[in-house]
Amino acid sequence: MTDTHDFTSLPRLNRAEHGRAAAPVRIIHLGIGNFTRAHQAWYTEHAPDTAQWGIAGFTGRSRRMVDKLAPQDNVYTLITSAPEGDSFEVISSISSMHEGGDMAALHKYFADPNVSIVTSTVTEAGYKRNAHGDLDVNDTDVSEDLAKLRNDVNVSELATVPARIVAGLEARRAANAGAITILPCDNLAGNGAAFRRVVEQAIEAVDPTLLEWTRDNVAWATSMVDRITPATTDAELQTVAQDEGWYDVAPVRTEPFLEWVIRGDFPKGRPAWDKAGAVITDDVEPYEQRKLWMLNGSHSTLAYVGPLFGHESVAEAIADPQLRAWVNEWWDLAGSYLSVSSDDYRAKLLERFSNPRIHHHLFQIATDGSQKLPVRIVPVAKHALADGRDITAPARAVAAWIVFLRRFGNTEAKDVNLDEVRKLAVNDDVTPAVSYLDKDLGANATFTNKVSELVNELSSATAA
Ligand code: CS2
Repeated sequence: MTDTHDFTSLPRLNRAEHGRAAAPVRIIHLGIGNFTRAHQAWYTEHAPDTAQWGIAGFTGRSRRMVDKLAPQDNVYTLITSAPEGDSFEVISSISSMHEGGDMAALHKYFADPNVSIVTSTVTEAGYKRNAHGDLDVNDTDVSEDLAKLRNDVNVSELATVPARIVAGLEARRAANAGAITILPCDNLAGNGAAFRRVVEQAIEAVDPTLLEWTRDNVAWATSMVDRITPATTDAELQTVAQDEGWYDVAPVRTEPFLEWVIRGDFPKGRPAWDKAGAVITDDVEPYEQRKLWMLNGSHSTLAYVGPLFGHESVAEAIADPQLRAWVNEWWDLAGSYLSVSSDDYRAKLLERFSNPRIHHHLFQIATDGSQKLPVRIVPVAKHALADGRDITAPARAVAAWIVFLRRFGNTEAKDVNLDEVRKLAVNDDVTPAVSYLDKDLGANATFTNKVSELVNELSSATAA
């Protein structure tokens, strides 16, 4: 056992001693964070041909992860936490790390014919979609990026993901580097089609001739991803120091469960992810929907309700009988609209949420509710309204989001559109906030009345 107070003096984790040699980069990943480091990087690590498939990770905006991983040659410790204990392994599949806006690196990899796949975890907000699912050209970052690209496709600074991909594809075409697969790994049903739509609209706005090239050279894949992976705290650094005897500034803790269901063509190959347990199928939608509604929908419900009742983590919130009953009510309704069975899935979710070694902060999940609720909760609400069924469960999630914003809007709440939604949420009339999530729901009095009733109920039940 190492003294927990001086773990920084231990030898630094490094590739030469603790990991594998870096594989040649053949995958570009946009938006690298803890999730990808526990998920795609794990599948790549465990594919039998891992020595041929390195990942170039691009962060969202900040350099933080680049700087943390550089002194340890981009390897890190993955802590897999089962209720009965932790296990540790070093993941070596990230070969290089770059700041999200490093266009020189992005051009270089896109122009490399050996690079075959682009994956993304850029969050719902990163797609820059408007309410109709089109590229939001009214977003200042989007319009500025498009103007820059129209002026010079080799521009060195771009803020948005669709624009960065346009620049990358221009570089690939110029280098005659051939086909490439774009495989989104974000929590959106039909993420392939959604991503394709915004990227193609950006291409059209910049250079329609590129659109023809992409039709022949870009394969759009789609996927459902799943592994609960909280943010890293000092506790993980300490656990790794104690168990492994090295200093790792960027370990990741995750649960034993993981799932990846992929549909798509890979004209230039892919790692044998299937040999590591990924499912390659033509039928990904039912799994995407089940995961998004059952797991992410209940996560979001807990994320807004939980803090109102003083809970910090998912495990604490799901142990509260009242909150668990509300989650079950949501699962009953959402599950009834799935084309695949959800009984075993629910039982497994309860186990996963209750894992006492995974401290998944509700505030982390609560981030970006303005983007998450429309894909996780709204579709189920619409189905239920159309069928004249009880809409309490989805209305509760929306009501909790409103009360949450009222209570934490000036403190812990985070959202890409925080200023706007905070203002809407404090309005006595809930309609503008509901309309922000979905115009039709905002115009439906049955729904807004229910939300209003539940806002009052939750506010008085949890009054400070
Ligand atoms: C969570 C997800 O933060 C969130 O919004 O609901 O990150 C969730 O943990 C993953 O999708 C699990 O696969």
